[in-house]
Amino acid sequence: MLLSTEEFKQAILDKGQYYHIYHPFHVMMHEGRATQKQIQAWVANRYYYQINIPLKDAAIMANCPDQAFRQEWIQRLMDQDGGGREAWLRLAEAVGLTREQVISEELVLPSVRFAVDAYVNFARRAPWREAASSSLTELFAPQIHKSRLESWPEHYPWINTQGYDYFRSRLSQARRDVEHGMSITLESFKTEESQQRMLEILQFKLDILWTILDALTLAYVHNEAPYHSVTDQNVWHKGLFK
Ligand code: AHQ
Repeated sequence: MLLSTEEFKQAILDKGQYYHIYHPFHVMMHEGRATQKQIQAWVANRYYYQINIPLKDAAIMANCPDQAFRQEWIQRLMDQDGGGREAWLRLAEAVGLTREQVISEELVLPSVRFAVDAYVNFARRAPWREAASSSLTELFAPQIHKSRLESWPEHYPWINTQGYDYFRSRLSQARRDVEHGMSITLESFKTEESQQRMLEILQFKLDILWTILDALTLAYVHNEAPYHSVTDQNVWHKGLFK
């Protein structure tokens, strides 16, 4: 049924229960059980997500005729494409990766690439208001950045604390971004159908974040990276299916 503005806002906030802060890979990192290799893999794969956020935001702007919205939304591009990317590369060096390794994307898993590309391609073809509202998973992001800033220095003393600039910067930027994102969302969806569609889109975005950690889990917790069955046992040379 049609939700009031307050009920719609609450329905959006209730989606927080599916946020990737509850994913076992994130809990493992938060509780100090991650190895350096697992942390490095997370940083190198999340780099692909970070460098695609500006493309996603530019796609939304390219679809949007509302000059006032664009003036506000462009701030995200400025944050991410400039300082954000650099801060993420500082995080990469802080966890023991090289800039070149991360920029090369050699460590990016296929499933991570598919999930991130799905987000950018969605933003390119969706109505700009729907694409803008998909950023609202960031309602829950300050909490996740705070959790890293609180737990990582204690659990991972080998990480240079300069690497945490990115998380610090997002604490305020994310709050500002979701203010704008939430106001656009609450004013844009006034029918039962469009409200339900927006909640489905938010779930799609939560699925993207969850899937990224699923891929990292398979490869770096279960050690079943793509093609491990081929590279490990050389089945090709044994003529298994010949
Ligand atoms: O660092 C993150 C970021 O810049 C963004 C942009 C926003 C969007 O437009 O979809 N989402 C997002 C997120 C960032 N960090 C993630 C994390 O776990 O560190 C969370 C992610 C999000 O909640 O969507």
